Amino acid sequence: MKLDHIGIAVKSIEDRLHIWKDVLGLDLVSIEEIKDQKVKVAKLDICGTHIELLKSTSEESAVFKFIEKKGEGLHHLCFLVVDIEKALAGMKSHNVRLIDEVPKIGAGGKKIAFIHPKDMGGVLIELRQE
Ligand code: CMX
Repeated sequence: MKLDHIGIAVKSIEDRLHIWKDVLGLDLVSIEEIKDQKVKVAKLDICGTHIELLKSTSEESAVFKFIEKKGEGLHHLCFLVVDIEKALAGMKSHNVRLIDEVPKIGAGGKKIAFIHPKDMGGVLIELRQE
């Protein structure tokens, strides 16, 4: 398992890019909309791992609700796994609540699934199949 990206909830990608691109000097890789997750994502490279700035595109988005409640900041960690079904079954055997019992298709056509933050010490985890 390895770290794929760190998701940061932001109110405005344009405003926050200044911190990550200009202040920290990271390279912007892409900006894309993920309709299924109701977010616009700016991806910045940090030695092969990514920082993803997440901006909601709808008030129904998980990111919109998160910012309303907690404000901007760390939203989730995403780990790359070889076999996502096997990883989910392994986590379930530890009585960890899966938000997605069955993987969904995320950015780049890859299988993804989220694990509930309440069973992960307050950290939302995303698994993504390599
Ligand atoms: N990190 C840590 N805790 C979080 C959280 C997050 N990102 N999002 C919600 N929570 C906490 C809330 O603070 C709340 O805690 P309390 O009960 O102590 O107040 C609890 O989880 C329940 O949260 P809620 O506000 O009632 O929100 P919901 O239950 O409606 O949804 C969650 C929470 C995690 C199930 C939902 O956000 C979800 O399904 N997330 C997965 C999808 C997602 O986040 N997509 C956006 C990113 C997409 C991408 O990167 O591609």
